[in-house]
Amino acid sequence: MQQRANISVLPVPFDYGAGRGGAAHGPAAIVEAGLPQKLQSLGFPYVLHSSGYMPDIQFDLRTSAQMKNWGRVLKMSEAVAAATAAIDAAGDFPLILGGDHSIAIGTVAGLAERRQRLGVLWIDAHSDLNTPQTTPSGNLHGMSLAAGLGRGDPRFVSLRGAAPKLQPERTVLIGARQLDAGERQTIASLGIRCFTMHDIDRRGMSEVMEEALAILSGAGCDGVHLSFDIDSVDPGEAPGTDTPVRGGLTYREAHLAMELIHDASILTSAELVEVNPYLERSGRTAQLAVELIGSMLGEKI
Ligand code: Z70
Ligand code: MN
Ligand code: MN
Ligand code: MN
Repeated sequence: MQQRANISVLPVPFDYGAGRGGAAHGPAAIVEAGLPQKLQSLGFPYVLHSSGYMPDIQFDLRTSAQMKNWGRVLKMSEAVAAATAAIDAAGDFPLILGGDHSIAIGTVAGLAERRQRLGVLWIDAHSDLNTPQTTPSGNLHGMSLAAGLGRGDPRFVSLRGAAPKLQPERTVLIGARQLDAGERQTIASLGIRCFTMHDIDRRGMSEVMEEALAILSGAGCDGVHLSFDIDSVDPGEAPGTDTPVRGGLTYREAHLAMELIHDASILTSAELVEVNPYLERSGRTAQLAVELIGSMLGEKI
């Protein structure tokens, strides 16, 4: 992103796309862990939106085995898409705080409104490429990237109009280590670039990020969105998340990735998701989120 851009922080207190509750309290935990102070100390003008834009979803009980709580996820996605599109249209940098990863159905739809060639960097232990046909859980946070790519239920895929929002050649995954069979098939058939933990082990984060960023820089993107799932980081550093998966990014690898993203100056928006403060007492996962956002914005020493 450009230095001194206005940062518009959008909290999405929502966790009905996940298998359990708690991630709805991620945004508050990240703010309490010092995000405003971090933005201020780095010299970024920012606004912290309230969650008043969120609709009342309490009584929407529409659900199915293959798409749990789909009524609530749909209402949230529409509101998040509208809010994200408005921030983007105003020329501010959208920084969205989740919430579970189903919120990306909304953020990507909102961003794609002005950006038909949106690149996405998806840093996650998972690929979130399931569809109602392949999901092992019915949890919509495992289907959000698929929806962006035009796969899944039409109500999600065509949110606010045209679909697909994303193209496989502008989609790059980093940190994957727990993929379902259907997701592997989708990655192979669409030719999505997926840098797994194996690639990071063998080649190092520096080289992997260099290649990932070069792919996006050379893909004719009219914007690049970072979707950072905190479960990409090893559970030793980020225990406060719904589905910790062993063998994740180290503290240093995660920061290096963020620093290299900053240095590439290609980001036009970002989200950080899946912080669940209910699953730990220490608050270290939310603190890590704040630090990683700092590195993404240029903090090095
Ligand atoms: C599995 C599913 C998942 C978290 C995404 C897991 C999905 N692939 N879990 N993010 N935290 O149920 O689709
Ligand atoms: Mn809750
Ligand atoms: Mn995810
Ligand atoms: Mn994940």
